[in-house]
Amino acid sequence: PTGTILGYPRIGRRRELKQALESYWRGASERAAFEEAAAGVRRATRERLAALGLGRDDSSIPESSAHYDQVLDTALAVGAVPARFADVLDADGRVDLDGEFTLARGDAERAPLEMTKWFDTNYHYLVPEIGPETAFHVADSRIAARVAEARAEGFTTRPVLVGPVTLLLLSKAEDGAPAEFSPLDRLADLVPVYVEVLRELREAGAEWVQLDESGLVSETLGVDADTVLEATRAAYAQLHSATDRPELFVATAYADLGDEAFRTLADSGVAAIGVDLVRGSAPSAEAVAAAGDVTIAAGVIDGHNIWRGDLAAAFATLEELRAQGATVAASTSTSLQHVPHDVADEPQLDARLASWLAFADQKVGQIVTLARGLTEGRDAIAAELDAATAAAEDRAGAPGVRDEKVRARTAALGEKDFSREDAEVREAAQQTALGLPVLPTTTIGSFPQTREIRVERQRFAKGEIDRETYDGFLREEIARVVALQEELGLDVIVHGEPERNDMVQYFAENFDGFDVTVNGWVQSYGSRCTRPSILWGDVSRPEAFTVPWSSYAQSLTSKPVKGMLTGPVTILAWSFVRDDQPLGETANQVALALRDEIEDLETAGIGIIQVDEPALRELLPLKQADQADYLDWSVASFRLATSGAAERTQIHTHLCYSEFGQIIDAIDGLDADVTSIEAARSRMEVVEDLEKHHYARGIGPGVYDIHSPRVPSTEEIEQLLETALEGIDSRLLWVNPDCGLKTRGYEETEASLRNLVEAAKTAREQLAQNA
Ligand code: THG
Ligand code: ZN
Repeated sequence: PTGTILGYPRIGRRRELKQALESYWRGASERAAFEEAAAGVRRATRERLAALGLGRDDSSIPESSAHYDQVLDTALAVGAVPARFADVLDADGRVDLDGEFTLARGDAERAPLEMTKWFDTNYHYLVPEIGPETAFHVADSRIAARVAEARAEGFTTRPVLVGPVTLLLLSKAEDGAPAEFSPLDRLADLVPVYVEVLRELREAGAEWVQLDESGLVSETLGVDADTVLEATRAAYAQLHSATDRPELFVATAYADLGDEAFRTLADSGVAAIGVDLVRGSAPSAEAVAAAGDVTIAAGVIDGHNIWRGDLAAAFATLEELRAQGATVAASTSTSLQHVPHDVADEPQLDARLASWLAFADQKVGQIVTLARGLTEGRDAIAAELDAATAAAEDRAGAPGVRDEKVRARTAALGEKDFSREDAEVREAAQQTALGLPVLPTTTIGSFPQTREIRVERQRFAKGEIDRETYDGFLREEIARVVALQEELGLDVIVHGEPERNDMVQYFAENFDGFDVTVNGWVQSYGSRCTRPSILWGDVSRPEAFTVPWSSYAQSLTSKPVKGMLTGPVTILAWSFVRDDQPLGETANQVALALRDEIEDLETAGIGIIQVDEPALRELLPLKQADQADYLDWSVASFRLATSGAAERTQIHTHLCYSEFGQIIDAIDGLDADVTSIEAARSRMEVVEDLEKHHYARGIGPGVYDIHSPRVPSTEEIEQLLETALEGIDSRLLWVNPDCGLKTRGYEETEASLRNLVEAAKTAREQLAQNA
């Protein structure tokens, strides 16, 4: 085929798979009903892709579905099951649906597989745990079964697996593995199992298989490039020499593949190579010439963002490659799993904005157009190319895309707009203003989003209740949450955020320059989805919006209430962002909008303001050469947002991941007064990093893991605090959970916070005794 996509959203147009999963997990439906629903989503996807113009029987339709996660599916296919979950394998070494969900979700005794970000996206995969003893074997044949299922309906689909090199690069060493062990050491044992899986796929009727090897483009996985290339050479030589197998299509995405890796793959005899030409550049003419008859799946359509883009330029890139003698197919730069289904499903969107957009189905249409151009010539698709060009021109000149007031403000920025008074001066002023005890206790911001809150939000959205009634409900909720915190004895109070659906969408709804979708769901992990907002124009804040809630909460208590904002980098990371100017420029606009809100919070008497940046690590470029520039603009935008605050105003931030050590200098550069981070699951490992870096700001390493309903005991929290105090000055240490509480229930939240406050009290007494 001359056109394909690397993958398609798999949760269903109306999140049918989400409903089916959650219903099965609740015990509300039988296994057969779940399987039927999942098969229904797969069938609908195939039919849809064929209707959009991908071939039914030429392997251009990917079989990229997954119940929970594609990394988990591949790990199960090759038996990468850690010893702590050995019991999910039956006597024949096979795993079933419930075994799959045990790995994904854990059970009463065991934490699930860890979850982490998939490259630089907002998708999270399950991290396989591999040790020296992991017994790779074919543990599951569902991918082959899906190929056969499609065959039975007249489709020849192309199964998608994570490739062996990337699977190992994305894995972590199993607990108890020797210190020098790396999962990649097990490549030679793993590849023969892939050979078996390929045979199964061939038997099921697959003519092509797609092996995702984006591990080859990333420089953040802790293995040097030469080792990765050597592993690639070894793995693909062996896969290539296997006899009963589909043709090999190795897909890479998310960054530049580079000539060397391209050649390594081409030399190993794979039949097709996918390259991301949105983030990366095309292989050089020499590399193309040396590549023989390998097909280049040129990823010219952006799978990561929702702009309609420059279709004529995309086609020119394909023609150029072809002129160099390459066999070319039009492809997406990444799987389309990162974009919503269909712009046509958003009738409320401004028609002009909609005409600039392409969601998954529109992108498939673009691929089909480009493919037709490749076979029939440019003239055959001239009308489509021109229409895309006209849309891009319309977008460039549309009102709101440029707002001169915003432009004038960013243009006038000077150094002083990015810095505050010295930290010591601030500390003294804040101590006087706030009068907090040592080891102050607080939470990250959100309290449980109860069913009742969601129901009221729905009713308000549907117009069943009016603004006044809804606001009254929210105020009652805030009053309840404030009273609860006072009763628990927490030192810094939050309002609980019942008015927010999502920590980014809420800001998008209150800023100019954004729009939001109704059905634009994108899978975040498992059954969980988000609806990324669309940042299409210059950003500004028409009026204060968090102030009424924070001041109301402050009116109910004499303790300090913490104002809650989402930081500029996270707002960008979790939205679809305009691609017509540097991200740093857009970040500064968002920062100024937040700066206005901070000023108003301060004026309203809010003395502590938290600006969350949980996604700071997420956008870190995969290439080391690009990282310094990213850290410069991202840190600068946070400083721009916060540096208007007075000395006495305490700025907090929150980051929710554990790879703290990697970017500790950037975190220090944020110049926040207090930072809370995830630490409980790693048993305070971050303390070492903090000590090494002589970190001298307020710091709250989370003392309990909010990702599970487990209630930590007082002793356990005391232990963690003791560990923390070994490396952190007691004047800097804060006591807080790992993350926001919105996904938790009240019962465990109250019990956990009670123990947290109690543990802080004991630790304070001990400090006083030792003094
Ligand atoms: N918001 C956004 N992106 C995020 C997070 C977020 N990315 C990282 C992290 N948090 C991902 N975690 C979650 C956690 C919960 C949910 C989604 C992502 C979730 N979603 C609801 C669901 O799928 O049922 C839908 C929420 C809604 O109605 O908007 O629970 O916090 N942007
Ligand atoms: Zn968090």
